[in-house]
Amino acid sequence: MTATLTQAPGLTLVDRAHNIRRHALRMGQVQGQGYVGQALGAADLLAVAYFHAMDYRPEDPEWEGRDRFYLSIGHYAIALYAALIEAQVIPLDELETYGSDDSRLPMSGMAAYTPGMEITGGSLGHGLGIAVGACLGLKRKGSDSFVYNLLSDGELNEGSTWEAAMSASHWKLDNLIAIIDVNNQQADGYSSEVLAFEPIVDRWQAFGWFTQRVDGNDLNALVAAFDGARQHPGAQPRIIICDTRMGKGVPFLESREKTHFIRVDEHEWDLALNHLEEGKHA
Ligand SMILES: Cc1ncc(C[n+]2csc(CCOP(=O)(O)OP(=O)(O)O)c2C)c(N)n1
Ligand SMILES: [Mg+2]
Repeated sequence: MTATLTQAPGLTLVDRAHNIRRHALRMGQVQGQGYVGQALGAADLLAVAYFHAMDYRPEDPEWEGRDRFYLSIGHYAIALYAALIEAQVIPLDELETYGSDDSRLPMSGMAAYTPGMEITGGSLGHGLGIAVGACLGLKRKGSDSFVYNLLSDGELNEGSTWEAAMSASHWKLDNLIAIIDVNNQQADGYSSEVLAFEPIVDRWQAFGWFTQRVDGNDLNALVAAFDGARQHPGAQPRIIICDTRMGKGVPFLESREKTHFIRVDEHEWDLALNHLEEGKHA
């Protein structure tokens, strides 16, 4: 159970995911651009991580007993900021500073700047290795905290990801929960065409991981998968492969061919926020 659930008991996971999307769009609007499609796609898995699965203290982000959330993909920072704002780790009005000089919310995630940003993740393919080291350290200390690592399908192109995957099962890291955002997009095109990643479930199973694959925009499926990952009795690392839709919740962004980095016209930000509201009440 998380501290935040008790702080705002009236809010459902649907509300949380919606608010995360709203915060991300607002930050995009502040800069006129950003990795907003990723934030909209990953909002549901972030809602379940921060408002169902993880244990943490918003007022004390470095509390030793916390579950850790490691973001490998520095360009997804906007998504994590939105979740941290919703979790009250970062004050809501700070989103107005997103991407500006001296802001604690730079466009790429950096641990030194932002409360709740545990690692610096711009160079792809390093998060899982860092998580393996942290899991080993936590085990040595006798901690029962989990380390969650959100990685992208583009990070499956990195050899270091697979080296980390091998060592995690070698060390029987049952305190490691990886989450892959499979949106089938990356900077150079469709992930499946840049470097085919299927059969993704078989591959992770072959590397010794307890593997689940879910619709990453289905909150109920995500809750079951996060519960399954934490409760799995095997002495092995766990992974949740989440198929998501970039731009989820804003139809004109969902239907864009290229959504890796989004620039939209001034008036379209309000349009996007309106579409989001309409979708919630539909
Ligand atoms: C080691 C490394 N190589 C290349 C890049 C440049 N780069 C930044 S984002 C990105 C795409 C990665 O794929 P993914 O995270 O799946 O993209 P998205 O789903 O956000 O479109 C690339 C290649 C990088 N940041 N680090
Ligand atoms: Mg991707």
